[in-house]
Amino acid sequence: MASSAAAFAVLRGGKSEARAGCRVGITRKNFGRVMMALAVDVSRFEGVPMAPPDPILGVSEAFKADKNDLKLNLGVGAYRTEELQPYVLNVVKKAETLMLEKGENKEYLPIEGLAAFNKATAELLFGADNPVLKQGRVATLQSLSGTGSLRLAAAFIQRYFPEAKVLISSPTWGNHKNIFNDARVPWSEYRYYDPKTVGLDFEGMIADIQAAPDGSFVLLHGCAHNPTGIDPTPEQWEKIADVIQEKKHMPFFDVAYQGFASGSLDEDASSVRLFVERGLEVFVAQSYSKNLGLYAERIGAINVVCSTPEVANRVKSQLKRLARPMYSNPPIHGARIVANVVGDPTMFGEWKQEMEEMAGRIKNVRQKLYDSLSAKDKSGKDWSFILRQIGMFSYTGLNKTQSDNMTDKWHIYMTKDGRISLAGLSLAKCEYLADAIIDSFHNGLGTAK
Ligand code: PLA
Repeated sequence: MASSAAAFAVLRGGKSEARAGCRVGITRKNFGRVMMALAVDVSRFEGVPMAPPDPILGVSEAFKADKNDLKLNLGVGAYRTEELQPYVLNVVKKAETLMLEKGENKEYLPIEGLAAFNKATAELLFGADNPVLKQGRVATLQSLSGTGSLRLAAAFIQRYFPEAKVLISSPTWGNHKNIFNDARVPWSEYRYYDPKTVGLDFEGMIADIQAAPDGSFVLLHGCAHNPTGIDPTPEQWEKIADVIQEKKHMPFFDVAYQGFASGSLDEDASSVRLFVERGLEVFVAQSYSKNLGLYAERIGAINVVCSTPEVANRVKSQLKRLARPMYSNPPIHGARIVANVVGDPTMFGEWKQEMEEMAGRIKNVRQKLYDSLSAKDKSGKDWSFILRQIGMFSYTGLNKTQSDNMTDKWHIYMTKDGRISLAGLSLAKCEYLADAIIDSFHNGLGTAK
């Protein structure tokens, strides 16, 4: 703004007949050297290059442009019905009806968000009886879904831990790197996925967390690791906690799928609760995009478990200070939905049932895909890794060329790391998908992993 105002001032001081605010038609002749940058028909944005499409959300754009009837969008992790239609949970519709009846207003929320939401979300995550809540040791701020909550925490890390780096799993959700890059927080990767076993490289993970400088932040997926679908076992979580504790690292959980991995809200929060039980200070970002299907409502939270209530108050005050100039205060609609659903025992029960149904449908297509692959593929390849993965996704092991073959030849849209969203798959499409995977795996030009 400042620089364009300055250029404008020079313009007006020129000796031409140029009108205020009109930059078209200004010639070099009239304005000399100063006006070169404002030459005829040259945009002030010449230096802005085209950004590449987003590796996940860009897939949906490409899908929309495809006119083939066979097309299938397994890119973004968004739940679809068996008819492949988006799904609004009944319990969400019920909460919205109630909200309309109450005639609630649209005034600004406080910077920290809706109090009833913050209470409900922390209870859901840590368990209502958790002593950390009773002791007031958790700073909870409603923020802009999982992404916004992660971004706010990243800004906090950048401001108060400028020397620290964040360790992220290899691979991880693509946007994690963008979030820390944009917040200017240095990061490095720890080993996670082992292509040989199509499982967890637990030794590598522990070694890398051990080797990181003391006091690093360790980003962990609370459940249903994205993109691999591979989670540590409860015993492995204990060992991860041991190393993090030893190294005085700060655990930083991203919980985007609570209830979606196992169908149980408590089971999916058990990794986070284990760290909290040990008395550690912990960051947790939460999202309601998937488990309540509130994708576009942008509802989630950042929670920071602190050693004392006094520390929690200070941390919260600084999170608010960071949020205010970024987006001022969060949206109210989704917050009310969550607060109503979680706060009402009947609706809470109905939600759990619908979540189990969603998680169940994904498990069914996972099984059917495995059955179809095993029946159709005569090469003897073992596809059972698909059954060992958990959550919305399957990490197929297809490389970029093979993934391109899936899209170019079979009209199946997926991310180029070989991830497919099973939440976008129907039982009816499993056989077609199996044919496409088998063809891409064996004939897809790339080197099969
Ligand atoms: N964290 C993880 C691990 C995620 O997978 C996602 C969403 C988020 C946070 C953020 O979700 P939110 O901001 O909507 O709350 N990942 C999706 C969508 C489902 C995306 O890329 O934005 C995915 O397809 O990977």
